[in-house]
Amino acid sequence: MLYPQLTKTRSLYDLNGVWNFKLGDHNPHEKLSSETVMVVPTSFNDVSVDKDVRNYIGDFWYERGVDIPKVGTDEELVLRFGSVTHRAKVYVNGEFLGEHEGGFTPFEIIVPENYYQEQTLKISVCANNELNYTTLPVGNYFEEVQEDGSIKKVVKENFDFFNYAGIHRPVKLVVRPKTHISDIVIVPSLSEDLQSAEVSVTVATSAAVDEVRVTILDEERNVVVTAENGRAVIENVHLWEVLDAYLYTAQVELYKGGELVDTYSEPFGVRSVRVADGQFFVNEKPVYFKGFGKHEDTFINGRGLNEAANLMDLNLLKEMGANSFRTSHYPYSEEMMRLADRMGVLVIDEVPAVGLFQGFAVTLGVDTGGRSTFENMKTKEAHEQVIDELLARDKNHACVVMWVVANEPASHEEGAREYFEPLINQFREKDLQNRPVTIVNIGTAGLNDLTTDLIDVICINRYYGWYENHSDLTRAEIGLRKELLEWQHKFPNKPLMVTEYGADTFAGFHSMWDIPYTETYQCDYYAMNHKVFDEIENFVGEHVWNFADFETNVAIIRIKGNHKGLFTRNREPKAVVREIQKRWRSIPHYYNKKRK
Ligand code: BDP
Repeated sequence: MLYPQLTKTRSLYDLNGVWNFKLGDHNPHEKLSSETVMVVPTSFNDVSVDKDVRNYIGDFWYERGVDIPKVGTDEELVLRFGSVTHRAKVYVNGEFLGEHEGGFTPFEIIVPENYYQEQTLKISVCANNELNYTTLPVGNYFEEVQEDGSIKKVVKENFDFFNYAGIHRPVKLVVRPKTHISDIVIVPSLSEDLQSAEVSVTVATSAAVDEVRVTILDEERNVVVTAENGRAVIENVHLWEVLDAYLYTAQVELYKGGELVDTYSEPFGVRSVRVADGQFFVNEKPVYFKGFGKHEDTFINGRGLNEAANLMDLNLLKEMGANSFRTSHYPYSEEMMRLADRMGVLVIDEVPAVGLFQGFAVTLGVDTGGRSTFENMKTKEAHEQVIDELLARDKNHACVVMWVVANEPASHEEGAREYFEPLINQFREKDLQNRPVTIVNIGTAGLNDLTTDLIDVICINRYYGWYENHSDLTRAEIGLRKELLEWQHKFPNKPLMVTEYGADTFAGFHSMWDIPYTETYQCDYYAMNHKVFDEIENFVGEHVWNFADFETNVAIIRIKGNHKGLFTRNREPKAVVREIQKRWRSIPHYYNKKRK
């Protein structure tokens, strides 16, 4: 799906700002009172400043009016949502126009022509934040009978982050030609000597046209080459490199009867990605991933788009000598993906498949009726949908170098292989850039994982010295070394990386001893892990957990959130930042451990 863009043939109007807001029921034929309002985009939870609102589960409504811009007879009006978490029904002047399931991908609603002559549009969105065993992420859903007999809906997250909800990303009103560019697929193929690239640009249109013209522009917007039959060769190609990005633009124009009917400019980078011989190659050079598992999580905004925080985070990432992050545990905003493209940051792109584990530790105590994960959970349909929608949205991004099918599923339980094999294949068949595919492994599954031979890179989340051997780094070191060597021995040709390792830490706590939660312990914990990582040949990267402290639901092991951040939630560095900065600055981005 194309990102909304202002061009010669398309107008764009911003619908962000203050909307009327209400929890519960509303008849969209009536006007929603302006007594309570909500800002778009943001999570509603924290800004409401009310405990019951913060924890509310169910339907909630947003409504606003907008004057209709001029829409020509050959044009159409589209409402475009960056994301509504976790589902949305959209009404215009009281009439239902369409809906979308899934909280992290964009969708469009076409406003029918009979509205174009009206003065104003009343846009009503019925959002809903329920999660259950058919949704991604997976939630444990209950209905609690209150003392007065009323029913309260409750979701206990089957994952370790707060279930923030709302219109999380920008809302736009788009006027575009009825005959328009509906999709652009860009696949660059580098020559063996990396000097030139053949770029295939496939354009989908909403209706037949006489001519599709594709021109490749450089960063100064000079014409590099014009494509013929959707193919263009770029000589002396300027590669997109790690932290040294270069972006070309594919300028697409549609012509009908000699007239320009639509135009759109899609930025793209030229780089190759390949996995072989226990290494991860970008532009045929072995890369070492240094970086973070993250969250979209800031004070006030919750999971709502915060572009300043995004830029600051990537600046901090660069400052530390890192080069990558994982979109744990859901697709991040389109704005973040574009920023990563621009800044040359590698992204491991994850669908919201988290919680596919019946006995997940943070939610222990939930009665699962004795059934195993894959008997109990019916997420197949949602999973296929999120993979298709992520591919549709992110396929052209140079920054995306690997897809994640799921984070920490019960990949050792019966049924896991049957469940995951078709989903892995879905990525393989539909991604024309053939990026590697992975499933992030949980310690409980370990080497009993039934899917490892199906994936390209072994990605494991490990907490030796935290959940395992808590406060005993000597034993933790032995356990970690043993396990990493086992993986390497069992899968000698697969690259191995740790996608999570970390220790909860309170800024300001120090200790003379190995006392968990202190900054001292966090430093020692990471030093131990790094010592072991450096001994493993096939080891291609380390993503600490987490970039910053983040909000979770309440739990005995969560003290106002998860504190494994290297930075506090407010982006203040903990002591370990300097240590890891020293290490990462000394490891080149392109680094072949085998030939070091
Ligand atoms: C893993 C999860 C991550 C958690 C982390 C932790 O992948 O979402 O936040 O561990 O416990 O289970 O801190």
